[in-house]
Amino acid sequence: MKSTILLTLVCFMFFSCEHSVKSEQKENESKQLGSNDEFPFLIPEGKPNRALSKAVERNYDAYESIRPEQNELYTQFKYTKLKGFDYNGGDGTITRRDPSKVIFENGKYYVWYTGRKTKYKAVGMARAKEATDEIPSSDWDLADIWYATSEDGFTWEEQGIAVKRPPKPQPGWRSVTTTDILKWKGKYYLYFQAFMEASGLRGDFCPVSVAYADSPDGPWTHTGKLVIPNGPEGSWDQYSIHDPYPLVHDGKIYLYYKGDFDKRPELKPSKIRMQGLAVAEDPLGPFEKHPLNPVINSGHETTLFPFKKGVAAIVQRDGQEHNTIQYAEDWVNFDIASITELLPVAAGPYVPDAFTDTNDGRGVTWGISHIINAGGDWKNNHTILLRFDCDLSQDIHDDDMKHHHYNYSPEFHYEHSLTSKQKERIGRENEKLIKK
Ligand code: AAL
Repeated sequence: MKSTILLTLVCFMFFSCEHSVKSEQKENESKQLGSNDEFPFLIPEGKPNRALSKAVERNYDAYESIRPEQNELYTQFKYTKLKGFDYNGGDGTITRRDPSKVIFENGKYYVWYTGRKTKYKAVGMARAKEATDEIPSSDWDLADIWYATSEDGFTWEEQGIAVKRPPKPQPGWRSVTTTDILKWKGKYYLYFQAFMEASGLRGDFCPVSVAYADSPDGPWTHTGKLVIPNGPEGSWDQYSIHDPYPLVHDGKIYLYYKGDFDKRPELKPSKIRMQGLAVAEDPLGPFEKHPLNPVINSGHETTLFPFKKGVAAIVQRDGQEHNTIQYAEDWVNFDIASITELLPVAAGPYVPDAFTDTNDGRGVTWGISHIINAGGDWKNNHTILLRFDCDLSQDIHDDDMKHHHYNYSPEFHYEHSLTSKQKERIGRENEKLIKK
C-alpha cells in the first residue's frame, strides 16, 4: 500500500515537473513568436526554432548578420574626383584605366595603371583592322604602365612610365595593360596583360607577363615570360587572361584573374566573364591554375582583399552575381556575403595586408577605380581614374556607408531611355490591344 502511494507521488511529481518545463518552453517560444504565431516584431538574433520561409532562412544562414548594417562585408560606395591628372580636354588621346591595388611605401601611396597617351584617339575594337602603330584600336591598345604617388590618396602626382611596351616580338609589344602589384621578399612584381596584337582583331586576346624591380620606383625589368599562359584549346581561358591580381596566402602567391569566354554572337553581351585562380611558390612561376576554375562566376575586373581567415571579392558588373561582395574562407569557394549597388569599376583598393600572409585580414576602406567613356561620347572615348571610399573593414564602423539605397536623380533615370526598337515594340503591343 505504502509503495503504491509512493509511486503515485513520484509519478505526479514527474508529470507536473515535465508539464511545467514544457509550459515554460512554450511560453518562451510564444514570447519569441508573438501572439498568433506571427513572425515577431523584433527579429530574433538567433535562428528561431520554427518553420521559416526560404528567404528568412537565408537571412540567418547566408549572411553574417540579419541586417546589412551589421554585416562587415556590406557597404555603399562614395566617390571623389582625383586631383593631378590631365586628360587633354577629354579628346580621347589620353586615358588612364584599370588601376592596380594601392600600396603604401616610402611614406606615400603608389598606384599603377594602364596609360595611353597617343597621337590619335582609339578607333574602337569593332574597327581594329584600321589600327596602326599610331592609331589604337581599343581604349587600352598602344598603352604602357604608368604610375602615380600621393600623400593623401586624393591628390596624385604622375611619375611617368613604369613598364614600357617591350620591343617586338616580346610579350606585350603591342600593349601592356591592366597591371597589378606584388611585393614578395623585398622585391616588387608588376603582372600585366601582354598584348601581341591590336585588341579587337580576334577578340581581347592576351596572356599575362610580369616585370620586377627592387623599388616601387623601378627600374622595371621585363621577364619576357608568359607567366600565366592561356589555357589549352577549348578551355575557358584559352584566349584571354585578364586582370591579374596577386595576394599572398599560405606562403604562396594567389593570383586571381578574369577570363572572357562562351562567345555567342546571337546573345548580348556575346561573352561571359568569370574569375579564376592560379597559385605559385615563386613570383615568376610556375603558376598552377586551380582545378575548380573558374572560382567566381561573375564580375569583370578582379578586386580582392584578405578578410578574416579568407578572401573577399568585390564582384561588380557582368554575370549572375554582379553587384555583390563575396567571401571564401578557403580562398576558393566563394559565397555571396552581401548585395549592394554603384560598385567601383575596376577597383584597386588600398590593401595594407595584401602581402602579409595574414590570418585575420582587416579589410579595405578606399581605393582607385575607373569610369569608361568619361566624357559620355564614345567618339572621344577615354577612361578616368577616381577615388572610392567604403566600409569593408573590421576596424572602422561608418554608419554613413551602410545605407541601403541611393537616390538616383530623374535625369539619371531618363538617361537610361528606351531604344527606338523598344518603342516600336510597345507601339505594336498597344495597337494589338486596341484592335481586340
Ligand atoms: C578591362 C579589363 C581588361 C580588359 C580590358 C582592359 O577593364 O577587364 O583590361 O582587357 O577591359
